Amino acid sequence: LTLERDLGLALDHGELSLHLQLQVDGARRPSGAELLMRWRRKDGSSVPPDQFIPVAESSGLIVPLGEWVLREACLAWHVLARAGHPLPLSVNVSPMQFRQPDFVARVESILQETGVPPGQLVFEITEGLLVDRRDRTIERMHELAALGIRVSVDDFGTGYSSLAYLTRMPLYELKIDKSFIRDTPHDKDGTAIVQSILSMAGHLGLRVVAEGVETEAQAGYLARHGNASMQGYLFHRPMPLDDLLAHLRGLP
Ligand code: G
Ligand code: G
Ligand code: G
Ligand code: MN
Ligand code: NA
Repeated sequence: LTLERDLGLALDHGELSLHLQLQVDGARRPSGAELLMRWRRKDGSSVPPDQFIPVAESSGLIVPLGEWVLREACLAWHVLARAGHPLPLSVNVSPMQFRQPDFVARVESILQETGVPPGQLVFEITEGLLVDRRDRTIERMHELAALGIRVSVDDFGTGYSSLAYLTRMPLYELKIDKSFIRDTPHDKDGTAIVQSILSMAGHLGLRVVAEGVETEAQAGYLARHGNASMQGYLFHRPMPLDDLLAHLRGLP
């Protein structure tokens, strides 16, 4: 409850910020970036998102926070574009936020306000949305697609959704969950799952991002078995926008 109260004040008190993490293609050129929320209290201590995102979701605070994230993403897009890096940006969208009756209208107004090309935004949703109230989810995806926004399935492979939906929804991308990448290529079962996702996504024309790429062995495996983009500590840790700009300047 203290956490909930503090989180409610954190945005106004300037304690929340966003870190960015690049996605790179097989040639290791940046192909996008994900925005990840960070909470640093006034006393200097950090609250990990694994702790405060669930509180934000159960309290409903995720709705205004999510809107803040989207607006910040649009501002960051312009900063990156001006620096010569018009990269598609991915934002995490919680189920509660996605299901707000006025969600699409709010998104549309933020796009108009900020002038970001809608095709430069990717909304990461979780498989839960594909399980419950699926008709509504599909309808909403079509509304987003009509705006030009892309939808990605985050943590793909960890939920309980059926594969049938993949052909029934206007999806753009699958993000292979980092638990499978962690087991690749040394563990036979984890690797089989990664390979299957790469193959299936290829046949369905879906873009793939492998999450949590930490080793050259993982990156090498991915490069040899499809054309996934990669995101992970092997390339860099999530960092503030200014640091990312410096990082981009340092790339060949
Ligand atoms: O950033 P990682 O560092 O620890 O994030 C942990 C979890 O918090 C991930 O599941 C991630 O999707 C989630 N998360 C991070 N930032 C956001 C955000 O802006 N919105 C939502 N809904 N979830 C986020
Ligand atoms: O389309 P799908 O196979 O997901 O539908 C499964 C069941 O869930 C059906 O009974 C359908 O009517 C119901 N359902 C689908 N979307 C919604 C929704 O948005 N709200 C509710 N309450 N039920 C839904
Ligand atoms: O939204 P999502 O659940 O996909 O959040 C991605 C999470 O993965 C964030 O918590 C981010 O900080 C974390 N992450 C990014 N790269 C790596 C990595 O290489 N290894 C691990 N273990 N976590 C990572
Ligand atoms: Mn994500
Ligand atoms: Na994920």
